[in-house]
Amino acid sequence: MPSTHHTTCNLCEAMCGLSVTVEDNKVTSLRGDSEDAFSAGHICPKAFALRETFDDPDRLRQPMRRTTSGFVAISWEEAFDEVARNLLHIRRRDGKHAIGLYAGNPMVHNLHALLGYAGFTRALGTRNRFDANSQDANPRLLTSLLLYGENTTIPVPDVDRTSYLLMLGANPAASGGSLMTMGDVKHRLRGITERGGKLVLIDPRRSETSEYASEHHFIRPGGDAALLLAILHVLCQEQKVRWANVREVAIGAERIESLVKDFPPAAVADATGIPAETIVRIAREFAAAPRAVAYGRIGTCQQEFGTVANWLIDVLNLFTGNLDREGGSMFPSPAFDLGSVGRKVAGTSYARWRSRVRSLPEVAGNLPASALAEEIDTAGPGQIRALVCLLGNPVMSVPNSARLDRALSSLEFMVSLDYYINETSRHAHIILPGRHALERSHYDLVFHSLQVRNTAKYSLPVIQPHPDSRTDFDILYELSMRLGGLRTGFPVVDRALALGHRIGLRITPEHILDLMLRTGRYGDRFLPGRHGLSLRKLKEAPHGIDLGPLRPCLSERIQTKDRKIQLAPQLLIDDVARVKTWLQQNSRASDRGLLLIGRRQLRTNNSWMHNCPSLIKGPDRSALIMHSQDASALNLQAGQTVQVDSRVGSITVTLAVSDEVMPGVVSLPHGFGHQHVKDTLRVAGSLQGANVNLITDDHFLDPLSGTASLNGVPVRVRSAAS
Ligand SMILES: Nc1nc2c(c(=O)[nH]1)N[C@H]1C(S)=C(S)[C@@H](COP(=O)(O)OP(=O)(O)OC[C@H]3O[C@@H](n4cnc5c(=O)[nH]c(N)nc54)[C@H](O)[C@@H]3O)O[C@H]1N2
Ligand SMILES: Nc1nc2c(c(=O)[nH]1)N[C@H]1C(S)=C(S)[C@@H](COP(=O)(O)OP(=O)(O)OC[C@H]3O[C@@H](n4cnc5c(=O)[nH]c(N)nc54)[C@H](O)[C@@H]3O)O[C@H]1N2
Ligand code: SF4
Ligand SMILES: [Mo]
Repeated sequence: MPSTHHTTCNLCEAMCGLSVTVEDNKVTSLRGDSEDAFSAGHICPKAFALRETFDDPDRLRQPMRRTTSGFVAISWEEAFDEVARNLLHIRRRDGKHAIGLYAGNPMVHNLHALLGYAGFTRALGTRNRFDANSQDANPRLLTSLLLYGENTTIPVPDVDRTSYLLMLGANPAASGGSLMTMGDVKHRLRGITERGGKLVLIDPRRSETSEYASEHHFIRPGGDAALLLAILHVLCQEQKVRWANVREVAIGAERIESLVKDFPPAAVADATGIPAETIVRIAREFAAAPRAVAYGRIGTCQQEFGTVANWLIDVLNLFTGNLDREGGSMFPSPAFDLGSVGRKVAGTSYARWRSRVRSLPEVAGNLPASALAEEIDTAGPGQIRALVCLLGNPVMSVPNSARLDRALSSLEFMVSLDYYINETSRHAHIILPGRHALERSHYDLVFHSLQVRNTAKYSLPVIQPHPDSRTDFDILYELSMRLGGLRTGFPVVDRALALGHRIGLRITPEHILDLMLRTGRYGDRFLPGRHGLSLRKLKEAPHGIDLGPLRPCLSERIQTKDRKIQLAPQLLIDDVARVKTWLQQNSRASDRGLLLIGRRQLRTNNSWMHNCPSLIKGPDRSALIMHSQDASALNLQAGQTVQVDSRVGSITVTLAVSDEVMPGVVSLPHGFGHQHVKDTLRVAGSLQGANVNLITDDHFLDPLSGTASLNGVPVRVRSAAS
């Protein structure tokens, strides 16, 4: 008998509700859940990857050991023993920091991995922790920490009620929306202009999102901080700042007023590529709009001024009275308080330790992944000798990946939690494949905290898991126990864990989730008869529960000592000097070479999912896009093979010519180039394209947050034949 299950797609941040029909424990159909409390039936083509990855014969179902004749399947017990024995040996010999840890992007989409991670990091005790945030959101996390006292206090644009959205460096029409979980993206974006509002897009590429924008402006990669300083200059000069409102909630605003004096629009126009009169107009329109919001994403993070740009976005929202206000930039009120977990796992300060070789600061408990290779291949005390790689493929996703590839092959021991043998896990001695998303329960700890409308949803597994399978939580729990015990930092949970372990009762993610929901802001607080949230309540609502539109809540969320926004941290003020230097260096058009930017596409997802036949079909998506002016200046033609060189390496790709990119800018997607693993990723391995991170630069960073500047990389392009 077929049965229908309701769950949430966990492949991107959009949290689309799914209705999945299952017969004989096999998915027979998968579609959008029109009754979902948040996404109302919308899905994208990637949703089908859930089914395809589940059925994929290349996906691992058992632990694997690397031998001289390839990978062989082993039992879970053997695998756990071998991992623990090796890690304990290296830790005893070289100390706890000799074990490195990389936590990849799918961690934040996986309830089980995330809840297991909190305890596992404590059990390992290493400071050599790295994560995907240093290629992604650290400028945003650091800004939130400095301004509001907590990394996870992240404002999102209230897209449903705004009348003016200034969007910098984001492409939600392809990405599904990021640090802005919005579901049904296109409908919501279209809504802005349909109700008479404006969407202004700032991007060096006329992206898929430009279709929904009222206007699009090219910007020279890295130019956002300068642009924002000029917009603020206009607001200050034309007395459009809501000072009374600003002073009530923030300290340090006057320092910004004096800082922006040096950035009149005319001084940034040439370098950013945006005319002064356009900057003045945007500033005036933003200030005059009944409800306006500035929002920036990857384009404002993976760049050399990431933290300054993210800070100035918040300043702009606050100065115009739009921070923590309906239709502006708002803080979600999630049912599970991620901040309380974040405080334990990530801490509440910054640069508590630095990397050994380059002295780069930790952010939210993690060092920049750009430093991972050098921490492995540079000999000396504190060198990483073993690596635990959790749900990540850093060989494909970290800059200067050839160096990392070599470094991984030199490790004494490596274990990957992954269900594919890919560019990274092929170096592992042991691979531990957790249960697939369809075989595990789901609650979006992270993305319910970044929603443009508050909801909560829990889903049971869709497919009955094989009895000999383990969730990523089970795996991390088991390893934590063998490495010295599980401690989450929450006394109640730790006591329960210890007691449970003694009497043979295992604490599950569901226990933790229930506890956090019941003690959270909508929780029943364990009081009988109270109508609050609990896991049971969520189980009774398989389409999720709507908790209403965003509401002002900054006073509740802010964690600074004086409960005021610290608007002008010295660190950020000082970093503006670099923006001035950048303006000087970029003000003359003749001095500029080509700058490389990335390109996300609807049918690809980071380094994986290229093994799904339905996603890779159609035209090649791996080409380098160049503006026609640059192509003719370089005497290059569309379709020819070109060599792209940077400071760190060279790749060969196909050229596409299109005026969708700004002159002087070229664009390549990441996650391509699977030729090395064509035997274990048989569909992906047949694709053309090269790994762009062979030419991105591990020394090109936003120095404050250590975030890789994967956009704006200087490159040269020439015919591959020459
Ligand atoms: N040039 C360039 N590089 C980039 C970017 C860019 O824009 N340009 N973007 C960066 C960004 S924003 C990010 S977040 C990183 C992402 O880069 P990574 O952190 O490396 O993450 P993914 O590429 O998504 O790799 C995910 C891995 O997890 C495995 N996996 C997926 N789901 C599960 C699961 O549920 N359980 C287990 N056990 N394994 C799972 C997959 O098989 C895959 O190997 O890439 C960054 N790299
Ligand atoms: N289909 C799909 N969806 C995804 C992913 C995926 O790989 N595929 N990845 C997921 C992940 S890990 C993330 S982090 C999110 C990212 O979500 P988004 O940030 O919405 O997605 P991107 O396409 O990376 O958008 C970044 C935009 O910034 C532009 N840009 C580059 N440099 C600059 C600059 O200096 N200034 C400005 N203003 N713009 C610039 C790029 O041209 C690009 O259009 O997407 C998630 N969703
Ligand atoms: S938009 Fe994201 S969450 Fe929705 S179906 Fe596509 S991949 Fe899944
Ligand atoms: Mo990301």
